[in-house]
Amino acid sequence: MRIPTGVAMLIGVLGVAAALAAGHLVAAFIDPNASPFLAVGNAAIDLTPSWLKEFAVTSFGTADKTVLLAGMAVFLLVAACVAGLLSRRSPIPGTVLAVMLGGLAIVAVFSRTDLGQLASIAPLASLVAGVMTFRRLHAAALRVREVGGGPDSPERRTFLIGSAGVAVGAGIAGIAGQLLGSRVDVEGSRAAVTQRLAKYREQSGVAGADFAQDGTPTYLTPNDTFYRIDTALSVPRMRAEDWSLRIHGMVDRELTLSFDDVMGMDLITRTVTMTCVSDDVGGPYISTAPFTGVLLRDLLAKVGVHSGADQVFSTSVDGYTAGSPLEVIMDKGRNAMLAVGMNGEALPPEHGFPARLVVPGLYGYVSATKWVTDVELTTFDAKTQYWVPRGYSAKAPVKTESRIDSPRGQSSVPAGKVVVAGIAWAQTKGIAKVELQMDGGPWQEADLAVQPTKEAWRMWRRTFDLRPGSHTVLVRATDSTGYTQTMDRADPIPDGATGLHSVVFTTA
Ligand SMILES: Nc1nc2c(c(=O)[nH]1)N[C@H]1C(S)=C(S)[C@@H](COP(=O)(O)O)O[C@H]1N2
Ligand SMILES: [Mo]
Repeated sequence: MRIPTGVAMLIGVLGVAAALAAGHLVAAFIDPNASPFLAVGNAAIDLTPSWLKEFAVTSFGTADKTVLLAGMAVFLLVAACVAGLLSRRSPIPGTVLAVMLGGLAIVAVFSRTDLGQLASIAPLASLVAGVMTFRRLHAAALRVREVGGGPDSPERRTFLIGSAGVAVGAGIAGIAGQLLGSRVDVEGSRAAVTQRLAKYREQSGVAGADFAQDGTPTYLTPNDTFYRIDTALSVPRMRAEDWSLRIHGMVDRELTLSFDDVMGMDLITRTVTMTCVSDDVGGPYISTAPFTGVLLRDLLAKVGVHSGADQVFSTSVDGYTAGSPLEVIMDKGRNAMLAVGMNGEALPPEHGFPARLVVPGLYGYVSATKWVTDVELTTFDAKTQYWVPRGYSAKAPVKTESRIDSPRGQSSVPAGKVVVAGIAWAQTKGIAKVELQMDGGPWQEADLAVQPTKEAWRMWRRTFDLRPGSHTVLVRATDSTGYTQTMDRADPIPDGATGLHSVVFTTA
């Protein structure tokens, strides 16, 4: 007796659907990240070699997560069909495959440092639901064949009702899990924090700081267009009321702060340009916002840091870690902070609500932990942050760089007066000079916009008189230490890209 191929594949797919839905529902009660699909996706991300991650970021940008999830969905669909087809006689091959997939999810959940032991109940529920659904539908389908059941036979009806029941049940369980998992009222909590930050809202002291009319970004990046980099697949949902920060390790007095404790301290607002180490020459992963928060050096003064410590090691609620040099955090010349506000509002959930770190002059991966809940004073010898085993440097100051924003590469603009404009950055040092080279000619200085703070980028522009044809323009920046950015091309790995940005465009 063999089950028809279409029915066999349907049974496989329904088994997988039941498994995913059951795990998703159970996870909603424990931790949304314990949901097997998410857990396996997150584990895959953590296991991704950095060259592949760079490739994904370069090819798909922030859509890399969607690509991963879609890839996993296709894989599961194929696996489900294969499991069904292998099991046209006996349910054993499909059962074995289901147990293997369930086991994978259990291992994935166990590998997450942010999930407790209890979390493995979710993939376990998936395994049980998947295997049971598969075997029951399989038995029902075999039965139809055994009795040679016609279109109206009770056996066939049993199978059809069972299949439909699984499809509907999985749908309901999945949706219920989704609703339950997002029941934490983050938006309400955020709105309250935004209100409390009202008195710290900075007046726009940024006149003359951009050349947006000539094609540069605006000096301040709005929250919804601020670049975004997360390792995790889902944005942690945490209310300010439920947040706390533990500062411990090589300190005299361990300290745990509530959100109210932070709001009761002296808050400052500083405009900072954040840069991602994955930003290739000319890339988009750089943005600027006024951040409101408390100085980290004020917090560290409260705990009494031991003299041997050299690393400030931060951990987020989703298990991400970053470590910054203690001397950078303590540097009076810059404002490393625990931030609670961004652009005059509470942090958006995607950017770390309720609290994150912001350290001017360091790439985000070594400093800017979002949803931060733990800060440990330690040494670089003792603890290694997330990206270091993946090929990145433990220390990564931002490199002096520049980018041409206008004209766009491959674009065509009217001949005659052409404004070339863009950004340059050397956080904490400041930009002193930007030069352009048009069509291999001499280097010529650009006009610089106002630079309200050395912790942020600086905009520039220069007008050229161009005849119709093809043109190539190159940019290079010099920071206030006198360092001019190098022409040598370097990849983002291990500590940030170098090289000059060039743009080819035509005038007509
Ligand atoms: N919890 C957590 N914090 C994180 C990251 C992350 O993946 N998870 N990415 C880091 C990196 S690589 C960068 S560049 C910045 C980006 O911050 P943004 O998404 O607010 O722009 O956050 C840093 N903080
Ligand atoms: Mo980054």
